[in-house]
Amino acid sequence: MSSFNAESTAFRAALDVIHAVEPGVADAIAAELADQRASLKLIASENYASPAVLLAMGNWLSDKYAEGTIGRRFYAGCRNVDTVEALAATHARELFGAPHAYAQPHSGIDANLVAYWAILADRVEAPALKRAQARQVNDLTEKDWFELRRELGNQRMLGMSLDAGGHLTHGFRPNISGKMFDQRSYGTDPTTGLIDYDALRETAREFKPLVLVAGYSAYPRKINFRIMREIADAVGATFMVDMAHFAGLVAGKVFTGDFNPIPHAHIVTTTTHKSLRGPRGGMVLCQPELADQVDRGCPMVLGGPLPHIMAAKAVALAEARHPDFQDYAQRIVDNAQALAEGLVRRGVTLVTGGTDNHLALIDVHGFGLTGRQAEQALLESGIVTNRNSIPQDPNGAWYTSGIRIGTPALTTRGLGLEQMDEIADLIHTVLSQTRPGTSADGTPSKAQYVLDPAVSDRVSKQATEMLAVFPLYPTVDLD
Ligand code: DSN
Repeated sequence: MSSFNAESTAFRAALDVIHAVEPGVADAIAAELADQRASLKLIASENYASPAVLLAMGNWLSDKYAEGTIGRRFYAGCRNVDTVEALAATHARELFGAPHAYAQPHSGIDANLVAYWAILADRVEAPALKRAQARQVNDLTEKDWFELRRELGNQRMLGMSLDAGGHLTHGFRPNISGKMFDQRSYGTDPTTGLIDYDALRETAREFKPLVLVAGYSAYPRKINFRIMREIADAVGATFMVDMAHFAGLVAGKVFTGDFNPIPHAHIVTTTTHKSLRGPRGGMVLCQPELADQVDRGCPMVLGGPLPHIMAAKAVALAEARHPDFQDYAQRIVDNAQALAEGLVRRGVTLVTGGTDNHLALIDVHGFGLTGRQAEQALLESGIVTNRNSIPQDPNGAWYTSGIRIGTPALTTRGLGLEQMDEIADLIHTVLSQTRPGTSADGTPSKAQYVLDPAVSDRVSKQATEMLAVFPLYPTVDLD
């Protein structure tokens, strides 16, 4: 069927222009849309950005260098970059009720790096400069400089452990934060799977971190940020929240009061592409006292800003300010809870027994599977998820014992409570019919699995039929 609405016309024209130069790229872009349309996307950190967000990224703003910040650039000719960065920052401030917003980080990792440097600069570098009576790092003597570097490299961070759902950038060694900071983790209660705030308070008292980090990529519950701020204050720590996963739930006013990090944290970081449904990128929100340091993110730790991405952030944040977004955010959580309840009703074990955010974590032990086997069996059946560690995971971070599922993307697509129950049934069918396989030498494998193709075909077909009722990008027709 041919359609001549503006969105179809725009994407078709863009693909024609790209095709004339490198058909392989145009074909891959079109194939990606087809793949996304065909799959049941349950990856908790993914979403579908609107056509306006996608189109805002492909244009001449990409050609501009703009190191520095709004009105204070190291390059001439940045007035249009200033406009889009100011729009992104204003929308972010007003949407989240934050005193300051910095829209330049290219990703969540970058946003966290900006925040860590801002905290170190505020808490360690500035007092050291004062002690040395130097106004700037360049004025330090060799001895002062040596001592400052030693002090900067010896700071403590307390963050959530990886197997409890924390993130690599919260002080773990595969990320630079694990090399910058002496890190200790807090976990979850082994019985309930919930954060034990009393145990955390004790750890904080003993460890005395400079930075307390809250936030997660696989914890299926709300966090009480008021309590965490009290814990941080009691030990003189700066309280940072990484809300990358749940920024959409904060923007959509589902997480309010004690569960909204903005009024409680000194500094908040996020990505813009998960539940917030914008372009791939990051952002930092902070209290006024950290604003100057945060604004030094580029060139301190970031490469040149990506003006076309900041333009798309501004578009996405404008969308999130619309009252419809609150309804969307609530439906994300309603869907996650319906999916979790459907799984539990069918006998599936979930970490913490359920969810109160956008994600749930399935413990696949009961099925005799590793996370990797379960992930691949589900994928073969048309259900896209990702394997994830669970608390005290015996299978380590590669094979894992968990499957993380999330509802932001399918909620954007329009699926609701009825479909969530059907999806719970499909997931249960696949997991209960999959058996662990063996390696080529006949030994038990943590990766191979056995699933009757008739089962995966049936589930896949049912998923396709369900998705056909909820077309993805219904206004975009590339044929
Ligand atoms: N990669 C993101 C996620 O899937 O949660 C976090 O960095």
